[in-house]
Amino acid sequence: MFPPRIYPITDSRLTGLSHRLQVEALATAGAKLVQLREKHAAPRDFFEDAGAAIRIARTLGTKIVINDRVDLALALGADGVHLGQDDLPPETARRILGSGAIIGFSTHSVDQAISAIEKPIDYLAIGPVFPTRTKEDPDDVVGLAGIRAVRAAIGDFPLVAIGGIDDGNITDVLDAGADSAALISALLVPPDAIIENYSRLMSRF
Ligand code: TZP
Ligand code: MG
Repeated sequence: MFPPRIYPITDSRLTGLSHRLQVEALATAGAKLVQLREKHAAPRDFFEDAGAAIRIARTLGTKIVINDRVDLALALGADGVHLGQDDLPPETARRILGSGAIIGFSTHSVDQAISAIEKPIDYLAIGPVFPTRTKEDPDDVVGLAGIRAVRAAIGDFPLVAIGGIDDGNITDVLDAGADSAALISALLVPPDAIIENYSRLMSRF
């Protein structure tokens, strides 16, 4: 199903692992869609690491979406891009990447979500649902009530929830109306437990 119930996002600073190694673990465990999120590395370094991640992902049947960077997604032949409110507009990304690309778009309120479903995107994300330490300078938390309100406003548009989601609250997140939960720390920490974490969560849904 799209988007998958569990949507892993990589973080090299948190894990100390290359994006390639994180993708290898997640894809081996069965992840069908992984987003590469890199906020610190030099573009050249990320480009090389992401290229290696995409090559291994292809062999394992996993799709790769690049956070923020339409240029890198195009250059790498990635499966798509995930955009924030301040990144290139989805319309522009669609023109650049074409009709087959996956385009995701972050929103932080009902108003943003309502406007998002008019755009050429494949899913929208709402968050942070709960407090998170993974994102610098996060927007205000929207809570489970925020997921419910967005779901009511967007009909059956594909909805990903993000921010502070873990084993203990993921059922509530999905019950509130999210199709998918995007997770960083709950999947990647500790880094030697990525396969175990993904498998445990996946077995529940
Ligand atoms: N956008 C909203 S919250 C967040 C992003 C990228 C970080 C989610 O990380 P975690 O560790 O799953 O809370
Ligand atoms: Mg962004």
